[in-house]
Amino acid sequence: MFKNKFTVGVLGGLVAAITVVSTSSASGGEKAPRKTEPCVSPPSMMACIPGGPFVRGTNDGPSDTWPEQVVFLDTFYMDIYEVTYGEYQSCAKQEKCRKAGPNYRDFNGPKQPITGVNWYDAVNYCRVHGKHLPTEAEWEKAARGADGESYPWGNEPATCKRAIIKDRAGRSCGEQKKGKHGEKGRPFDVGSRPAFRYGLYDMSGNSWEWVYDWYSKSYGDCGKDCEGNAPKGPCGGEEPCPGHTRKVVRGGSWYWEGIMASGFYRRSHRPKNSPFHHFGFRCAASPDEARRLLAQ
Ligand SMILES: [Ca+2]
Repeated sequence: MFKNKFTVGVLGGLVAAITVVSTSSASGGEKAPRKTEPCVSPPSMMACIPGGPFVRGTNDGPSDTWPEQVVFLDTFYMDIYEVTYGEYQSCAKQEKCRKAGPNYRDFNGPKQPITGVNWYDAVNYCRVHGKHLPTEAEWEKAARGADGESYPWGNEPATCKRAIIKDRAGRSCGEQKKGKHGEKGRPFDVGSRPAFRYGLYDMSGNSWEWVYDWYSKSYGDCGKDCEGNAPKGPCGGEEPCPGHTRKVVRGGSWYWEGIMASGFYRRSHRPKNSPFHHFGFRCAASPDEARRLLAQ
């Protein structure tokens, strides 16, 4: 299922070299490849993801990840951790965020990821904090790097040493949820596994993470909205978007097998989170947003 690191690296490099030329004719975004801003010291608890071309999608994954393409992003910044329950509730207490959260008591530790928020809650939380909900391309670049590796650590499969997932011991690496239905497992405190690419924690597993884009059945089906410079998916993510009713969540979770915790796997759900799922999120910042945060 997975390509070896060497093949992906070489292919990624070749495709990247070609892409600078091909993006100049892409009509999705700007006409010429953008100059990327250098990484500067990031806002608190964020990491810099350097801009440039990267390999998005894979021809070896589920059909909604097809085709593998090179797209381009400017430099941006990504939260090191998933937004926590404590952080979200603090926002709700200040009445800047809607009250929302998990349905289970064992999910409400201050350092556990916030779960049970809908897409609008996630967008609003990031906005309130001077950031934005990452686009699907931003999220994927942060997880896979420039050469399209499958996971934040490379191409080795996910294990419970690297990510909070379901393994042979059970959901959440065999940790039972308190109360009824312990076998359903629960999210761990954020950062319970090592940081990997760009110093980010839990990009693979723990809680699913909402991203900005509308879901389409493949990148090919999405077409120009998913190509070129800084793609934001169908309708640029704006609502309404005829023919599109579902947003994307990324990164797998404590509940599911490791393959869903890869950097390319896509899942979709209605933005109102109906029916209710325990999805979380993290935020990203553009260079302008980062400058404003640093000036505060
Ligand atoms: Ca996660």
